Amino acid sequence: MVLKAVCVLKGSGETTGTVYFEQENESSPVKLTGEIKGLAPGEHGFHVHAFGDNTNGCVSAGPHFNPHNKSHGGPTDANRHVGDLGNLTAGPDNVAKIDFTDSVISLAGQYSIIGRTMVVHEKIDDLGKGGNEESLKTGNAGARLACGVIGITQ
Ligand SMILES: [Cu+2]
Ligand SMILES: [Zn+2]
Repeated sequence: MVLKAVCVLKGSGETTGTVYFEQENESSPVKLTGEIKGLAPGEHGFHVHAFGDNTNGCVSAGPHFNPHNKSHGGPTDANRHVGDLGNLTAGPDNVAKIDFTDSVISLAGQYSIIGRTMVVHEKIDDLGKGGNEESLKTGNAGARLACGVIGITQ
């Protein structure tokens, strides 16, 4: 049975978006589609954060989802947080289109991202190559512009 999830992102500013997730089965790659609006043109860090808690805005979502206790990296790195999905790129129309697959996140099983939070950031994620301590935690991606809890859909 195909697994499906959705996330509606909102924040305190004008950034909003919707992300759809689809996975053939628990061990296959997850396909992400959708778009985020209201972003400055350029790259913006995009991660799954640990908690599905937005009580104090996107800050309550906690750090990057990191069940294997690794350091921060890019989506193609062996050493990455499970939640590290790299960057989205917004065009001159302030819209970032989402269309990629990831083989580390999952919609089921022990390390499922269901019930956790997607966050889009103000700045580019340096993918752990920034040369400072923060780079290995957050990629220096800056403020959390919008976020939403990942939920099961039909
Ligand atoms: Cu993040
Ligand atoms: Zn990370």
